[in-house]
Formats: sequence, structure tokens, C-alpha cells
Amino acid sequence: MARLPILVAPHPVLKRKAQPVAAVDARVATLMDDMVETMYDAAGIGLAAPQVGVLDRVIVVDVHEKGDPPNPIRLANPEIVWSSEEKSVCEEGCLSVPEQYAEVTRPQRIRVRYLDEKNQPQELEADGMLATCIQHEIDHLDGVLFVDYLSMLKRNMILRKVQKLKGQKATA
Ligand code: GNR
Ligand code: NI
Repeated sequence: MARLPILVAPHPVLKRKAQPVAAVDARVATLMDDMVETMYDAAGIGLAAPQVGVLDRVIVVDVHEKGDPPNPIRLANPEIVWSSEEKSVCEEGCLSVPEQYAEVTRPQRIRVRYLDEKNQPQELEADGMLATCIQHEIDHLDGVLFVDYLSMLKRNMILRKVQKLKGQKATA
């Protein structure tokens, strides 16, 4: 497995739409493994392929509680086939928008269809943090970041802070 560099906003690849994979073959399975390693290394609960510069519709998530064993889920071509009317609000963060957080409202429960790491079609029903995280990751596949749900004022404030942080790190 390999750790991959994570792109930080503003980056043109983060605004682009990712393409479906034809199948989960050895290349895609390796990408999934590398993304899981990269997610754990960055202490994230999810990661989408565009965040590591790959425009394939592939995401990984793991929302296990501290103390519980790891539970990574690998999803290719994920599709939300149902979402609840009921909404939930979550304080979101993003590895591509480091150290910034804001509340986002999304459907509370979803049903997702996808291909697993063995190219088998699967469906899962998620709620709470897992539902939030999967929706956040699928947004990345469509070039959408959580800051896109905020007012222009809040979004620009956050993106300016990220730029400033980048500058500080470059000269540190
Ligand atoms: O690590 C992450 N935490 C998080 C918290 C609330 C809502 C969504 C997320 S996903 C994020 C990792 C990430 O940027 N995935 O794209
Ligand atoms: Ni993100």
C-alpha cells in the first residue's frame, strides 16, 4: 500500500467531475487500498479519489468509534438510490480544506448502490455520521466541496484562511 498526497483547495481537479470505473479491477482495488492507507494516515473518516488527483468514481469511508476495530468500506461508482426527507445537521471538515469546519444540512438516512473491492454490486443503508460522510465523499466525485453549501461570505472566509495557512506552511 502507498500513502498518496492530498490536494488542497483551490485546486482545479477538486472542481472536476469524476468518471465511473468500468470495473473494479486490480488497478482500482490498489487505488482503494492506497486511499484507505492515506485516509488513516491523515486521520480522516473518508476520502474520495479526486482528493488524491484521480478522477475515478471511487471513495473509501471508515466511521468506526475509537476503541472499536477499523471498518473500512470501499465503494466504486456509488449512487444514492434513496434518501430520507428527514435532514440532519453535522459540523463538517475536509482534508482538502484543512482545519476549517462548518455546519452542513443533509438527508439523515440514505441507501447507496455501489461496486465493492471484488467488483460485486452491493447496497447499504446508512444514517448518522456514515450517511453524512458518504454524501460528502460522493459530492467530491461531482466537484463539490462542503464549503459550496455555505454563503459566499462564509465560503470565501474559509478559503482565504486555507490559503493563508498554505502560505505559512510553505515558509515555515
Ligand atoms: O475526515 C473527515 N471528517 C468529516 C467530518 C464531518 C463530515 C465529513 C467528513 S469527511 C472528512 C474527510 C474528507 O475530507 N473526505 O473527503
Ligand atoms: Ni472532503
